[in-house]
Amino acid sequence: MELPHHEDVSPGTGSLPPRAWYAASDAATLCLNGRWRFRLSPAADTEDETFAADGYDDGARDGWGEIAVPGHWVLQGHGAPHYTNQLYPFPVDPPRVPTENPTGDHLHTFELPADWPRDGEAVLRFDGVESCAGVWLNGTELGDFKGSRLPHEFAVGALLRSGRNVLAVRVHQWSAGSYLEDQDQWWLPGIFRDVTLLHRPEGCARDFFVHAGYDHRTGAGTLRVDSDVQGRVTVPELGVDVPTGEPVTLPVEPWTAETPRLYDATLATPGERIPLRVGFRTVALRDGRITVNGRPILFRGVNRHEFHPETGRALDPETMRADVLLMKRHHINAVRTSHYPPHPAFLDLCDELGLWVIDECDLETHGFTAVGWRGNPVDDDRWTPALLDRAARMVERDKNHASVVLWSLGNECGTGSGLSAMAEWIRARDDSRLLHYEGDRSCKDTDVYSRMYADHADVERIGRGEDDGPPERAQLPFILCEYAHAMGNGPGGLSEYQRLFETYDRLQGGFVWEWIDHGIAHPAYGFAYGGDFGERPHDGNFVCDGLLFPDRTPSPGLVEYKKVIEPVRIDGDGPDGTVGITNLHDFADLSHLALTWSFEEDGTTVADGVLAVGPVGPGERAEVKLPPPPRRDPDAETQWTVRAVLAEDTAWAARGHEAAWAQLPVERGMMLPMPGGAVPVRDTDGRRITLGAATFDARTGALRTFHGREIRELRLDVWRAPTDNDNGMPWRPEPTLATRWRALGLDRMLHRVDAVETSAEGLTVRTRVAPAASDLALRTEYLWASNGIELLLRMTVTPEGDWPVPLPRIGIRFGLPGAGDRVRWFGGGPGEAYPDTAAASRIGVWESDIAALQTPYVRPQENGARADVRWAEVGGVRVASDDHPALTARRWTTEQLDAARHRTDLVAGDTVWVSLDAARHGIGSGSCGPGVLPPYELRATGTTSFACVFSPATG
Ligand code: IPT
Repeated sequence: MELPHHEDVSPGTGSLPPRAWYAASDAATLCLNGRWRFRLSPAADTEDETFAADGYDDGARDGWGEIAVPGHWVLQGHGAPHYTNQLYPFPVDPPRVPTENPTGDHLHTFELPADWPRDGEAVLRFDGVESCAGVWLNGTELGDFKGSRLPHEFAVGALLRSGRNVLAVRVHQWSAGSYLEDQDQWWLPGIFRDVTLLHRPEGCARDFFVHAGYDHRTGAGTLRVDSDVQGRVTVPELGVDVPTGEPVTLPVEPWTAETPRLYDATLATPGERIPLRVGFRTVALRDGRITVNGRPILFRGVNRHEFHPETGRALDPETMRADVLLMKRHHINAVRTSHYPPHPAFLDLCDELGLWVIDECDLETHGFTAVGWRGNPVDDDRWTPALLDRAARMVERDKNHASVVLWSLGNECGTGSGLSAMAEWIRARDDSRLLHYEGDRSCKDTDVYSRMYADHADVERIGRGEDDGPPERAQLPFILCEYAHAMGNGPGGLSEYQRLFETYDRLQGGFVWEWIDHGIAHPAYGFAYGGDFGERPHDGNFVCDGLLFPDRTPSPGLVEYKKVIEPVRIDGDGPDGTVGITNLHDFADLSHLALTWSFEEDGTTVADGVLAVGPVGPGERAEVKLPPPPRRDPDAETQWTVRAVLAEDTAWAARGHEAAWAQLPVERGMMLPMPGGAVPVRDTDGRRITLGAATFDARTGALRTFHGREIRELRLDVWRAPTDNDNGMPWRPEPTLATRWRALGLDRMLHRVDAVETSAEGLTVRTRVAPAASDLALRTEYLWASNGIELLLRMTVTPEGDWPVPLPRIGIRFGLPGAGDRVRWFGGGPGEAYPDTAAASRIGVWESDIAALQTPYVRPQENGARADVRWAEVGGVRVASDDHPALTARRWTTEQLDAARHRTDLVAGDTVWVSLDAARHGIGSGSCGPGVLPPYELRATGTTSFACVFSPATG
């Protein structure tokens, strides 16, 4: 049986060979984006193609609506999106796909502008269609193609009419190509990138290749532009005017991601003038290192999927620019275009603003793991033409971008001869870049040893060159193409990875997984994730694992990453007043930065100034001296804050943008006085105990009121609403941390009161807090004392038995009914911080309202804790502690947070629930990768003591 086009292994028929993409030339173009007529059928009826016939579109027809192109029909009210991570949502029977195959027929009518040239040829370009397309113009079939995130062009000149033209496009959701596109993301069919008609004048180049290298020994760049049609290349700024094919060498400023120097140039052929932006740079593997312009580079990268919460993978130019600006402002210097070539305009932005790019081919066959990799297309010669077609479409389209430094064959395809064929083709076509592929540990086709989610110990071994494996691999540089899974709260452990990257030369950095949460804007849920459209199978909120929330608000993970990868390291000795400035750039000196200092007493700045530092080249360190400390209050906690900020506006941030900072403690300050003296008094009816301004329930020992304000359920609490990282990798057989917590019953601990004792010192309440069905327990004692105004709580928690799991936290929680919204605290801020995600938390006096304290993870979970709190004021109560607890304040309980599935499930109540934690378990990145590192585990061994003092709020 002959298979229909969409089900055969071929890349397609009828399209033109791929060529370089460029934004605009002087040749005419006609943008065909806009409102198109659209009809969705539940199945692929390959017999009936009448909609494409000439004349079909002349009148009104039933069953047709309208759709925006570029766009995905499932995001425009036709059908629904479907999310799977690795699994194919259809039977694995390559290259066949189900007959139930949503099929979108598109019709677009357009007229050529009056001045459309009569000479030459015209091509019709599709920049991206998922998953395949059959194309007709004015009733004539042009061909068909697969390769969703790759460009396809057809010659159409002879078919164009001076009046009305009708373009017909049939798109199937599923095709043989879908087997090659099993990326972890929503399945979003449609014509999702631009459709353009381009005039190809007589004498224009079919294609051209800009070669622009840089010799760091001589400081000279060499430019040669190859073109199939003779022309001239001019670079006015450099006085260059040479024929195509002829190299020219002259002194230039090189391009790097840190210093993205581009030269405007023109390629003029008899038929067309094409503006070029030339960046001179040479990428090479030298002594086992990825080098650019002779120097090893360190990737501070992210994996970027194209995503917008309303338009899916149809991205407008503003969103693309916003992504690059946000990356630059957070010190990110590299992007892996996971897992397909991005919209071509994105690479222009990377050239212009400066990002290293690993350009990845549109290829992933991950779902074959479910069948033991049987039938994997990358190891089946019948598919090799399709693979080579994909490689060529990526390389040819993107070859002229200075930012692209590595080509990647694809993601998670296992191993196979098809990948080797791709590698061979790419090397022959472009030897000016290195090759990446993670999925083959032999590294036989690649220039880098790349892994994903390797834990710190593994990475350290690799850094030391102590990993086993093929001897050739030991010579290769190492990168983590994915690490630090940014799902929900986290990732933890970033600082520790960065330390490794900076310690071992072989480690050239990594790419956080991933840039943005793929939550789809949803009227009832806020943002939807897998399963929310009723689809099966699905992988839930695993699709929300980015450093940005779906609306592109930075999550605390991005703020943490920014701090961890800051390009200048500031350290020093506060009491001594010395500061070390280390320049961690690979190319740039620090002349673009200004250094400032401020001196703080109890978190408030009392003096500030600028810090002069001489030239510090890349990799160099300088020491500077701070002025004498301008100390005023001898009891205050004091510190220096040293900052490096942009001295001038740049293309990506304004003057004053913070590049690095550090706080250097000077004096710890006075310890809190511990109030005492008040004697507890029992009420005559024996129900109540009064201690200073506090009252307690005489039977349970529970605090009831303080200065007349009601306080609810103040007691030990160990539970947190599990984070995505606590929930671990659901597909792994071993129980996750959260599963073990719940199995033990940490989410429903039972409190038994053993004694409520009064003495001259105060009130002592002895309790035993324990999970059901277990003999494990936490003996918990509360000692209350007062001086009449202030109230001291000393709590001790002593575990009984051998606790098999770390505890989520050890702290108190209490409710403040009717509390107002304002919260002030002296401690870590402004954002949330957990033991292993606290790099960006700085000590100061902060203020927020309750709502703004919450971090809106798409799937609600533990969030929003502020670390190292010295004092906090909320609901009229001030709590101070020398133990520097972590603080949360929410208008819902932990139990409600735990039960919520979407943001919209959380409904603010009248009571503010406050928690103060003496100790907390870290976050880790166990949702896909290593769990919490040992120093950040909260093991239930030994006694935990915690003291805090309550007083009426002052502010
Ligand atoms: C890895 C994938 O490459 C990536 O697309 C994404 O799915 C990520 O995991 C998790 O979010 S593959 C995984 C099996 C390590």
